[in-house]
Amino acid sequence: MIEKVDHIGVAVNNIDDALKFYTEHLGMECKDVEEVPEQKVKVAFLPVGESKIELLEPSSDDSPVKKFLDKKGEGVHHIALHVDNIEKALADMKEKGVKLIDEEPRDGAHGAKIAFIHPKSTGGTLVELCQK
Ligand code: CMX
Repeated sequence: MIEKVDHIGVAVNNIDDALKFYTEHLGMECKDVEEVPEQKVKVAFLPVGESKIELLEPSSDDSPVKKFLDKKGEGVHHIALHVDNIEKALADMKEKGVKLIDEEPRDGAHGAKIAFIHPKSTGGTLVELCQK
């Protein structure tokens, strides 16, 4: 069911400032910057092998990522796992009593279908399932 870590989401105040560390000091490349209006975030992707680091900047004051930054500061926001069938993965987890934030997939970056699992059921980490 889980195929790989698709990406690790890192909340930042400003993508351009945060990119300096990854590009100048780690030599990574930013492949793409995209607005995800539905979730009020701007995202930048830095590929690492089969996975990516996803920098998340709030695109408005009422963005959930702004809420996270105000509460916890910059840092790891979520882990995204790639699944081959997101609808089935969600239905299986629902049946097992896992608390889901999204019972149905919604649109993520890069045209992916994504869904979040409630941190109460994961031991505190926000976990995203995604399917491309
Ligand atoms: N880490 C740990 N806990 C988190 C969390 C995080 N990053 N974000 C939210 N939570 C907790 C909240 O504290 C809350 O806990 P309680 O129920 O105990 O109060 C719970 O999860 C639900 O959070 P909420 O904000 O009340 O619920 P919403 O349904 O309004 O939003 C969520 C949930 C995760 C979708 C939203 O907070 C969020 O982070 N949205 C942005 C998603 C994002 O990163 N999108 C990127 C899209 C690009 C892509 O990856 O494709």
